[in-house]
Amino acid sequence: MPESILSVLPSATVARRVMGSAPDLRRAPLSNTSPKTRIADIRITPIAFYDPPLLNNAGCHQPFALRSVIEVETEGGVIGLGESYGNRGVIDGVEAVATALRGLDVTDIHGLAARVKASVPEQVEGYNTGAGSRNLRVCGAIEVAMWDALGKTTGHRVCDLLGGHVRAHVPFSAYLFYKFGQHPHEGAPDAWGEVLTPEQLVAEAHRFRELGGFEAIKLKGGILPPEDEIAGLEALRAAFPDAPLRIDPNGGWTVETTLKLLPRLEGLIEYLEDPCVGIEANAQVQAKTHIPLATNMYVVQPAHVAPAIRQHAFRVILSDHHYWGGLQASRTLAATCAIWGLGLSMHSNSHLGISLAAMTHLAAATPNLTYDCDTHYPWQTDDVIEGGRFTFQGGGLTVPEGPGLGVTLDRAALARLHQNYLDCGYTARDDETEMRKHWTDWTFQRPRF
Ligand code: GKR
Ligand code: MG
Repeated sequence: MPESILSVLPSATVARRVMGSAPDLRRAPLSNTSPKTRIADIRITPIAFYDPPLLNNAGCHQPFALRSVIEVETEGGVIGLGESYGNRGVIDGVEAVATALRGLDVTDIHGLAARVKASVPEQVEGYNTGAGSRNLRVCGAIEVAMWDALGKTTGHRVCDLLGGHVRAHVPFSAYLFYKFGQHPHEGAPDAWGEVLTPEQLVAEAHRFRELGGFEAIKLKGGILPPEDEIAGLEALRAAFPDAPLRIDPNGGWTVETTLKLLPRLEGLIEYLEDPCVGIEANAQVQAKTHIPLATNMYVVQPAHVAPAIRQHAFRVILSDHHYWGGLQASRTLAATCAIWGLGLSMHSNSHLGISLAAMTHLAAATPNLTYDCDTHYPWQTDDVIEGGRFTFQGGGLTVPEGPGLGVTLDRAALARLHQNYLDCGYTARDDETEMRKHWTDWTFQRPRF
């Protein structure tokens, strides 16, 4: 990126002055509303679904992953759907603002942000996604359901409301994890089996290829010694000579370790995701390599963009509407990346079909989202949508047909997964405790190597 462009980036002082003159949206009157699209009610239902014992720098996935399903019902009787995190912070936040949103039009995204700001105490949230904003997560959860309600009312798909699709088929990457064969309480290995060696990794990748023809391959790293993980990447390269490869140690490597590994990674991977902790450490690595560094941990809200650009820390940002504040906010991030010449990819966490539909619509309508998107969806076996689970073909997913997100809620499945939530007793993800059930003396360390 030319230095002359970077030098015009406003300093923090200037940025504060500009923000100080922004309108106080909390006092703004309601926008023009229509009885058809006015919000009558908002509900959030926490759910839990089976998750395999996947490994990452923070530990091991628990047997159940938590999510929530958000319903925005209009006075016109239409129900818009959203899916988000299932931890208390987001659930409490959505519940705290629900009443204040009654009467708001589903088109009023600014009104949503203002009411969330006024009703929900801000707190830092994020699991493997750095210091995120709870308010942005609450906005993201509700905003998607507002778009869905608007689409279902007007007969438009969400991607059309977002400016029209630029691709009808959205490519996703095969998201490989090292994993244990089974959870401690299970009698037999799951269908994927244990994956801890390069051979097992290649078998996992073949399975992904068979499942949906995925082209790009992402390896979740930061667990085994880095040399072993790179041996895994090299085995993948030998088995899939043309596949774009990526590795994501989630801040598990020091700068020193990463610099030593660079010669083996050059020419092997399309990008290196969050090797080190923080903007500064990653910038030290980016300064020493042509491999683009990518992040979903250290640029996770608007305030992080300027410092990251100033320090040339990353060349690719992974967007995620769940924590950036929704689809509209993700489009702003996409525009920022386009303006500053940064690449754009998409991050995921364990999720079900409502999130997948939203991710697909957003990706379909985002011209500069040119990297294959992440998704955990193939690791899941359940869903809350009618008609069964989505199937990937040709390395991706065709944008769902039908108005809004193109999905409807299977209420029996929602009730079943809500019961799972009540039964499992989790209120937040805890990979570290889970990991110690497998490797008893394991402790969380970031960086680890
Ligand atoms: O599911 O274990 C996981 C991932 O490590 C997840 O928590 C990350 O947020 O997939 C994510 C990533 O790209 O960092
Ligand atoms: Mg990542």
